[in-house]
Amino acid sequence: PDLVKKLSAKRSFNYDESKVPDYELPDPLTMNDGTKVSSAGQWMTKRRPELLEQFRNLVYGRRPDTAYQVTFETTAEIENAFEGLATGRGMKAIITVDQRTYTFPFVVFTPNHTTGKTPAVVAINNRYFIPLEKAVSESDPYWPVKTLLQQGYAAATFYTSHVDPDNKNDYADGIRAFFANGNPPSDDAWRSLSAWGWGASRVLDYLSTLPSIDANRVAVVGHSRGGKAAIWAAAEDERFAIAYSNNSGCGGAALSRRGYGETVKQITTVFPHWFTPQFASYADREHELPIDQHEAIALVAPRAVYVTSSDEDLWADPRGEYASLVAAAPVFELLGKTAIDEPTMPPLDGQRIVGQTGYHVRSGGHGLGQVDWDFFVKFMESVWR
Ligand code: GTR
Repeated sequence: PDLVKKLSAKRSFNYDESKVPDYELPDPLTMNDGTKVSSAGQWMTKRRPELLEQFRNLVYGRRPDTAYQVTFETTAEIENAFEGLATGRGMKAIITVDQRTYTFPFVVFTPNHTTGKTPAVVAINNRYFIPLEKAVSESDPYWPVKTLLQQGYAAATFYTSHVDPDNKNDYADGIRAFFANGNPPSDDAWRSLSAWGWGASRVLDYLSTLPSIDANRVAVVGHSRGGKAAIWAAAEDERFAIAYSNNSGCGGAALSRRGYGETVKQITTVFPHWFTPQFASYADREHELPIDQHEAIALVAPRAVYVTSSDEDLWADPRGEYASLVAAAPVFELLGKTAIDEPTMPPLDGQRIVGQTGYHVRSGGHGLGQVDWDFFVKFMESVWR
């Protein structure tokens, strides 16, 4: 309660549950023309593409359809990282359109001693770039590569700003401007969150070339703005088997209609490069959005989704993150899967896994730590068991 008071005083945003407006969520299983979706086939061939288009038009933007080539170059290698546990590689993705190239670095660790193919985790890092040497010499709670390797997972990461600068003024330096040949983005063109997800897909392209990796078991992971990008990455790229969205809040897992904590108005004002101008136009009229974020989660179905909240991270609206995951359940169920459909949140620091979806709310603030990773590894084990 003190925290709520403090936050509410600091910013003129709603942190009072009793002030959350009554809202009705759009039904993911009703087509735009009002027809009910009644079969898995109908979802996959009609409703899912329709929703995907709506999210492109209204929220994250449309990726370019320009043909490109992607190649990879190894820039550094450590064969016996972590006392021989893994091979680490500094990599460069080279994107070519006509004669022009765009490059971004990423880092990959593959376990040295495993039998069979290894599942992998691609982390969208929105904090900083972790070069190969640093990944080996310094442990990072946001990307606990050694622990992941010990548990039998390959791990890869890249820095968001290397794909598309996380700064509204630096469009010209990113992959979006590269594809647009320097022209400004059209209203429906992809924005940064989509570009970061696209970057994760290029890392997956590379992982798919490695015989030691099981390309059918690759998770995309992100925290906060990276967690928003992770959901969309998996919506756009069906090769991702799991999306892990940590403390992703507004424009990520959280329902826009609740208007709790960060709002459409706030986020599109401070981070105009993340979303299309159409999304910004729904500021203060979220109830008119034809979609809401539960449907972004549903776009990942029947693949798996894991969502987290932190009890002090009210800016990200923990209840809205959980409610959104639950509201996606009917789609998983239509597709013959199970998913969390219990409306009451699990106890603090407890985990809930039902089939293809999982959730925990951790005590503490906005962040990603070993506790979250431990829960997430349990989820991966449960999904891939
Ligand atoms: C905040 C932003 C959130 C979240 C966060 C983060 O400033 O309002 O939507 O993305 O940054 O990425 O840590």
